[in-house]
Amino acid sequence: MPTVDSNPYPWPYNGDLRPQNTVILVIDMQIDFCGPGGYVDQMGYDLSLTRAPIEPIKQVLEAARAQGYHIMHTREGHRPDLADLPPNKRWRSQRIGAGIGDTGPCGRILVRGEPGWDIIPELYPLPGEPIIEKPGKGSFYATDLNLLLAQRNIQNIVLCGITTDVCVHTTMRDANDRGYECLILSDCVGATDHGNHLAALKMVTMQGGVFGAVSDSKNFIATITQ
Ligand code: C5J
Repeated sequence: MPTVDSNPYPWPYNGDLRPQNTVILVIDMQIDFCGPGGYVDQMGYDLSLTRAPIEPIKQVLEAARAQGYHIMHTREGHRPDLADLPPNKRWRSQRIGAGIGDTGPCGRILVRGEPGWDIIPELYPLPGEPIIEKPGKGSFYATDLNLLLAQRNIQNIVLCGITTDVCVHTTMRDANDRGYECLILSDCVGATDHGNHLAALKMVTMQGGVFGAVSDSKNFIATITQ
């Protein structure tokens, strides 16, 4: 299997790219992060930035599913009684008018089971694709993601989703520390600030690929479909 044309090195480092050892991890493509009336919209950020990755992710998923790659999804949210919501996280969100747990146009913000918390219809997981429920920014913290990856002998993680500089980056950094070989697809991620998106991508490429490598949907699809 050939490697993916990536920066700063052809990915994965060991040339071992197979559907069996590789997962496409789609992070937090929820209405609260990219839908009208959701958390990000309530904070006043430009939704076009967090919606930009929808179409490229769709194409990656279509190609990856056809080739038999593992697909997993994450969803950030809290218990309805907010027992897993740190008070400082709630306080910070309230002071900018989008209080986590408060009721907005899409129901209670970032609360499990509410309309805004769910994954957008365009990227809804297919039956059998695991959804990781996470209370924090990282996908490993207080979840069973590591267990699911280990059970499937997965070594490579392809990161898609939102936001580039927060949940995607936190997950990539943690995955890298755990020894996973990570690739972030630049057009399959988006942030609430375009400068932060670009900076987050650049950070990955420092020190010879300090957290892994950066490519895009075109390069990735071209590699896995040849
Ligand atoms: C944030 C996320 N930004 N999915 N969550 O709060 O990046």
